Amino acid sequence: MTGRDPGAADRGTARDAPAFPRRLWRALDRHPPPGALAVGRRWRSPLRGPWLTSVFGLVLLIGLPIVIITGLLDYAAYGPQFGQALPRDVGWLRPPPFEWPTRPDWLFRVSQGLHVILGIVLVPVVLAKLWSVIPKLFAWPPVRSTAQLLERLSLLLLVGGILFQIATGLLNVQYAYLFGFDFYTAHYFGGWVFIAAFVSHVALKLPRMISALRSRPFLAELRQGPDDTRPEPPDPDGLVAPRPGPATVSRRGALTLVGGLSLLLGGLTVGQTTDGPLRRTALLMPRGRQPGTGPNGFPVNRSAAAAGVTQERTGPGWRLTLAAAGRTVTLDRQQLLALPQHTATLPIACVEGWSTRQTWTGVRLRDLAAIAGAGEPASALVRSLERAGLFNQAQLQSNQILGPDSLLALKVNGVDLALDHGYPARVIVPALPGVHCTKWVATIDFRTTAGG
Ligand SMILES: Nc1nc2c(c(=O)[nH]1)N[C@H]1C(S)=C(S)[C@@H](COP(=O)(O)O)O[C@H]1N2
Ligand SMILES: [Mo]
Repeated sequence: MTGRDPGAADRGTARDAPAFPRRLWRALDRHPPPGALAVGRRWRSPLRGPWLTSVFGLVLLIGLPIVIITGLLDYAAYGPQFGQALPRDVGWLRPPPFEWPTRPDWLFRVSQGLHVILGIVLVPVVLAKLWSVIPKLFAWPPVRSTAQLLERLSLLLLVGGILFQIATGLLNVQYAYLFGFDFYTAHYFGGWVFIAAFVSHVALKLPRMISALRSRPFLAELRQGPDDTRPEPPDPDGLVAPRPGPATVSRRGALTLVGGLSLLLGGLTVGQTTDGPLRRTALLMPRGRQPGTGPNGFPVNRSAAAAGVTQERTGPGWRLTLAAAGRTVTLDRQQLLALPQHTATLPIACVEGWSTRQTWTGVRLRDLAAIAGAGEPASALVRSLERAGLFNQAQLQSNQILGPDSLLALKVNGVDLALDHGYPARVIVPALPGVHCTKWVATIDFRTTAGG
């Protein structure tokens, strides 16, 4: 021990530890690489300390579980029981299966919107918290005990995990598919790595966070300007700079800056989930921003041209094929229009975070099931005219077929669907992820036995 660090005694090597690692830790302590200590001392902000770190920690402790839970809910909404949630193969990392409901119809809109918006809003808080502990990155020796080595490895997973989730999430929302790997696979397993690290970090640090928050009353701290901003007393974790410089900004100022950045990011994002002029303010959301024009004016996920769906395949020659129990029924668009029509105002919500509410008109899926001879379908496989593509088919649960507002939509806002929105017919089901609202429907296969 050198005594230059007030926390050293607290984290001293355990006396009963085996001689080998103990000698290694001591050797590391005695032989710092040239410059290591100087770099560590360069972080001199008097703001750093357990209190500020804990304030950011508390915000993340409230916010991140919401991001985690909504992320897992999104996975459940994709219908993992049909093997159509992505990634398909998750082994025992599968959340408990349950039937995704169709009520309230905004369920997926809210869970997906929260996941993306809150994920973005928390980025400045994550970065601020990393800033507040950055001297620890340069602490020498890097480890003092085997227990601490494990703790630092878990921090690597924590920090690496959250940065990875932020990076993959943002790239997906920005449509920058720079990955050499699949987004869903990366984000899903990255999520579990982060969850494990997050849970153990919280378990380890919660008592310290609470005592640090108690050490300075929040409102009293907010009254301090830069001139009365003093460093916190030296702490066992070594967050407080050993020789702090003068304050150029108060803790209130630092919190305002971080909070302001979060609000700004939120402000540039929320527009993607609102209809009307506010949508144009979603500057961070390339697709969610397009307001479009006319009655069909809302974002298009995949255009007909991109999907290889041509005007002639959707023209008068188009037929819908319904199948059930080996029997098929074929209908053209005139025949569909002659069936009882139902109108419902329902959202489409994309996994990328944007959503919109529109008024759809078409034939109830349960009426089509009855026509096909499957009154009580257990599931339905909907296939698109689109030949290739990850999203050219979707399987629906029985509640998603039988709901009174579950439609094969032919019109939106009183006019025919635009080709890009799925003309001649598309699926719209309350609370169903946008990705399963299949466009340019060609066949619907009703199954009467579960899992079929
Ligand atoms: N055939 C087909 N249907 C599809 C898709 C697709 O790529 N192919 N994309 C889905 C996705 S991801 C979304 S969010 C919605 C968007 O519908 P919209 O383009 O009409 O707004 O369509 C869904 N239907
Ligand atoms: Mo989507």
